[in-house]
Amino acid sequence: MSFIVFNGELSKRDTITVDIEDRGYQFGDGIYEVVRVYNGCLFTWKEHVERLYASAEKIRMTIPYTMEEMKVMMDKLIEKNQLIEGTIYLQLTRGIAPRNHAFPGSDVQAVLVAYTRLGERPVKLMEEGVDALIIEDKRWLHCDIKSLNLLGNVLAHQEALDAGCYEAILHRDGVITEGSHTNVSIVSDGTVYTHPANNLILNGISRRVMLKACESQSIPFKEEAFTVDQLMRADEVFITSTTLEITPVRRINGQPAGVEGQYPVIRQLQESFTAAIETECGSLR
Ligand code: DCS
Repeated sequence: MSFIVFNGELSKRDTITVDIEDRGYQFGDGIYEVVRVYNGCLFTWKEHVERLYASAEKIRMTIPYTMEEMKVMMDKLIEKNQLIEGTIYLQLTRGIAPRNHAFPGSDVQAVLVAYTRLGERPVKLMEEGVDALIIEDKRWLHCDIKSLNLLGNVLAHQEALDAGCYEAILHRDGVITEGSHTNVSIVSDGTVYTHPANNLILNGISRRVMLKACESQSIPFKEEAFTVDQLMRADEVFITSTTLEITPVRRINGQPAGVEGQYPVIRQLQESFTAAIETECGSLR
């Protein structure tokens, strides 16, 4: 894993340093993606790269590469690091310039960094589920942007960890938005509910794979917000993300979420998720 992509070039990780005047470092002024690699293949790459360019546009940043160039770089990185199963983290910052809130001039280019990380599917978590804590969503109103500014998410996640939980489930005025680093869905009377993809959540790629699975399995679904009360009364609760795929929530605030260990709809969705991976990236054995 010793190679990284730095400004369009493959470089040895230990030869690269971050400039103290990089706007990502000083302002969190940048965007990122985490993409899952199965069998050396970038799963749902198109969706991730399109979301990256959409995030760039929303923060008025120009990415100095085409989507095709980006794919070539990431494939080279995977090959060079011989990554079979894991993730690619990639980020772009608005560039290096003397500290000033104003955007730098057009001569300053965005800085691209990408690296790989080994990681297997979290089979045990996906099987047994995780515990969650409900916390007030105190983040800004552009959660649709995959911004490097993650302080609100970091604080919420740590609060959940300190309470012995795995994830924070966030609410605004009693309405569930998403997790600190996942999307949240419930199953109630056979219907899957998940927050609509607006400015209050990140439109997760795994969330979209899950919704497609609902469609193909004829499981009714509604992109409709649900309340804390509905969450606590749901038959099944689950979170989705690039690294966690579809993972059941076992307990919320110490109370069982649905019936512990009984996840019939979740199991169906997990099977479809695996099938989607295999269609795109080949057999997972
Ligand atoms: N919501 C938030 C706030 C997230 O940070 C993420 C992903 C998601 C939802 C789920 O989106 P994906 O399905 O597209 O992954 N968080 C990434 C992260 O920071 N690490 O791993 C995934």
